[in-house]
Amino acid sequence: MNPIPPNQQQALVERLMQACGGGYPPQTRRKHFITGPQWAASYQGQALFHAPTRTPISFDDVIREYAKIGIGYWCTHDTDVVPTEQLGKEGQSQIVARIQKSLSEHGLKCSMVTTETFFHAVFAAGPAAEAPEIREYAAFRVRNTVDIGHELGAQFAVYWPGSLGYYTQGAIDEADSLRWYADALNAACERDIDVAGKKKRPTLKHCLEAKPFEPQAEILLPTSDAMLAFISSGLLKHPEMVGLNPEYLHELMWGGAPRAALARALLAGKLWHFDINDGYRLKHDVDIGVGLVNPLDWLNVLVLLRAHGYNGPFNLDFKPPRTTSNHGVFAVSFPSAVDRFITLWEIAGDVREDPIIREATDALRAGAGAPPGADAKAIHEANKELLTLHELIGHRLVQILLGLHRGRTYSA
Ligand code: GLT
Ligand code: MN
Ligand code: MN
Repeated sequence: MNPIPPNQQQALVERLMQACGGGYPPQTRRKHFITGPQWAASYQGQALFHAPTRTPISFDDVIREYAKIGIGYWCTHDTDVVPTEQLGKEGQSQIVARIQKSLSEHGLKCSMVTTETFFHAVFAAGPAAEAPEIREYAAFRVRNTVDIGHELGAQFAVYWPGSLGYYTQGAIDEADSLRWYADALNAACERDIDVAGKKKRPTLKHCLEAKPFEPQAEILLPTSDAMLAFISSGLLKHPEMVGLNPEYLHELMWGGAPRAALARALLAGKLWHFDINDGYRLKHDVDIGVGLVNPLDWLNVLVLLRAHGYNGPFNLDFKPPRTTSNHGVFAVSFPSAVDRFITLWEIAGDVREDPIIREATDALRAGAGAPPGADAKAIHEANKELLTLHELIGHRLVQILLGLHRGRTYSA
């Protein structure tokens, strides 16, 4: 193949993307509660060992491009859009007004706001550090984010505690730190009750997000389960206002099964928001686009969520790879992530309707009808042929994922 000069590369990417097919029109994409973060689209590819590969883009660019793609909702950290020194000041009001204008011009809604309590040097020892003034500042930040959320019409606030943890063991008292972290959430909920009352709006849903490693060496709330325990620890003044924002990859990172973590959150009535992405077990937070690594697991996650009527946001919390250009972020990264999600969502619907899976599942649930009081051996004997259906269901799920249930075979 001949070299492709720079001025022909975007056209090539677009032609091949077109040739991939399998895309949905924006109006179909908008039917889903898919949310696009400001930070994901504006991520420049920088990380611990990496210089940026992309140039900065503004919230106007992100909102406009999300609108074109058909991503109906936008979300942000406070400092993704407001410089730290302007927080809570006049400059913030002006920026928030410009965001409102941009959202309404492009027909998007703000679904969620979140507070950055991990990047700025003030949070070097975390948002619940020993010094009272750091904690007071953290409380100001989360209260201020609640204000921004109500201004922008958000329904959700997310908290990734980030640096709640330590590098040097023994330097902090974990129990005190957790109490202090609860104080910040209490401050946010109390401000929310106040502002919501004044604005005659519902209070926000406050959603905790766990990540097992990064950016501290040890993390105090590393999993969604730890957060469930924290919510019901008695430290929160309004536990009913606080739920979870699990991230698919963050559960996988510690070696857990995301589907089981989601099931535990569902049973607790706390699955309110969901960060969707992909990656690898027991590795760092690679934030790859949904379905690129574990499509079968993702299919099963969505079958579970459909079965239990999850109707919260699906937040595209992935990072376009460093190898993707500014143009590629909106030409390939976001539309392809949305379309893989929708396809997997639809396939999950097929799974739930599939007569073979349905009959097999019903049969397993009916059991063999062994008489009451039968001993262990007799119960197993009675059921053992039925139990083969587990593997058959697994086979059928792969068939449905690959389209083989529609009669597609390969000539050998
Ligand atoms: C950061 C983190 C994400 C969180 C964001 C919300 S910040 O990018 O890695 O998983 O969802 O604070
Ligand atoms: Mn996340
Ligand atoms: Mn992540």
